[in-house]
Amino acid sequence: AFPSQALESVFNKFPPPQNPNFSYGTAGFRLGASKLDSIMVAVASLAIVRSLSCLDETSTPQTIGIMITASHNPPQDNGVKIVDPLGDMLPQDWEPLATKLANCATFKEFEKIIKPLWTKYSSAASSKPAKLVIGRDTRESGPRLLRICTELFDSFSDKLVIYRNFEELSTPELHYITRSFNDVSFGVPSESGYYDKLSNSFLRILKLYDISPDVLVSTTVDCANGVGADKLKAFLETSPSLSSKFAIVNSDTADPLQLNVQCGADFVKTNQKLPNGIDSDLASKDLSLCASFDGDADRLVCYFCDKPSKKFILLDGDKIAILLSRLISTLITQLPENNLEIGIVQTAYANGASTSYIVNKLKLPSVCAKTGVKHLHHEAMKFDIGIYFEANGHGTVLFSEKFTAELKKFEGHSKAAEVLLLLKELINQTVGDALSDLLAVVASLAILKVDAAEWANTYHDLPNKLSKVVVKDRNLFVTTDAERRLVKPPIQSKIDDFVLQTKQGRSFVRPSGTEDAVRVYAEAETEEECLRLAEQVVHLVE
Ligand code: NG1
Ligand code: ZN
Repeated sequence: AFPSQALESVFNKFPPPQNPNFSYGTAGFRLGASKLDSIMVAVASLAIVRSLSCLDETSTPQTIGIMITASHNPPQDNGVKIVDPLGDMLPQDWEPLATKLANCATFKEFEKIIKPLWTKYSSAASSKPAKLVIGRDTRESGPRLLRICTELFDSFSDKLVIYRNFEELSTPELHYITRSFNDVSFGVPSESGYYDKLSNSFLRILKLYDISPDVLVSTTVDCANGVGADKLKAFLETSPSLSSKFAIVNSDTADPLQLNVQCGADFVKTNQKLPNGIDSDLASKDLSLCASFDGDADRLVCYFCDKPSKKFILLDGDKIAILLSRLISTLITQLPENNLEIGIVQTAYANGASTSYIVNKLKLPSVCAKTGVKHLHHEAMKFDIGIYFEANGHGTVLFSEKFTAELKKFEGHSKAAEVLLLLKELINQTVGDALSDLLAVVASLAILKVDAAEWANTYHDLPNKLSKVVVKDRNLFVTTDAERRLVKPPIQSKIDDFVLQTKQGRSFVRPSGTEDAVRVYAEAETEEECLRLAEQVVHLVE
């Protein structure tokens, strides 16, 4: 039966504000942590309904994940998102429902929406309980927000809801664990199961090439003073042979105000400079590499400083995608035979030089998707091996069922097939994962025998600039063609004119999905021309 009374009492304990106007965006709900209480009730309730609606072959509800995080946002923010049974994001057609529930001002309105769905799905599930897992990053507000969810679940009998509270998790861990609860072949649904899967596949790949962990590049990892620090430490404790190869900096999770401050993947990518805690001497040491995770450890960027000049050199999501593509395409050519299709998915923010390299040098299909990993993920699934990365370092490689079936045929007599199958274990199949991506990068460098400098030289980024323009109403900006062109307001032809006057020029305008602003991207052959183009287009938008 629908637990009307229990739900009402928790709803009223965390009442919504006067005129709620929340929206479930690219990354779920994300805002100042103090405003999230009522949203937690809405999300936890919707997660229950989502679980009841996702039945396995025995008509039993599948496990749904709830992740409380605001990624690279400042410490005072937080957020929450729902993760589907296979570790992917809540389907887009459920997002408006999340938005509607969060914007109910009274329990009456709330019940009117949720009760019919709950009743319908619960009866299809023969009243079996919903199943949930929940986790949070290290933000100060995390435990309080998480307890709102568990308070709601605890107010129902366990005939209605069964849940597992993991407390502190990275975003990719929560995705992995959610999937593992529903798909035993994926892994053991625990943190140690996740670490074992990563270290086993990583060490087995090295072993196939007789690479001892001692000769790997030494990596300094800036963990953004976030959850990635605790998790990387725990991972290295379970893999002692790797612990001397990874040094952790920015690991202060005890002081929540340090999260993402002057450090982390977003800081490094946006400012194109070293984070606190890594100086240019450290960053220019031989046989070494630097890396930054973001606040919930789903993004990775790498970098180093050129030795004589101490110049900062970024290896962003585009460079990571290309490094992994190089390894994977090399392995594919070593197979006895195959008809597997590899593709690379980027967004409009990918540097034009990287896209040219994919098309002209790697000769791989390149697809441009809308911003937001769910869009890239979706496009990548269309390939047998789909490599997707946002320039900011969020991405992964998806290997299809056809891939597995084809490669299983060669097992035992093709090293390349064995390595490819292990890469499927190493690289998180559900979502971007800084730790898993970093291990894949380190393995790729060792196997391809390239160092950071050579990796950086694969191609040279065109000068580019990303600007943020605060406008009256960003919803007036409507885009098409994977956000590369504006439909409204009518300024696209003027942008086109400016672009035509610029050597290797490219520029586009789109409303942000996570901030109240419009973003302007510009790219050109020279720094000077790039800045001019950026200024011209910003001026059109203002
Ligand atoms: P918006 O605010 O829609 O540009 C930003 C990032 C995305 C993605 C999302 C989710 C840029 C230009 N945009 O989106 O790539 O990561 O946040 O966190 O980096
Ligand atoms: Zn993140």
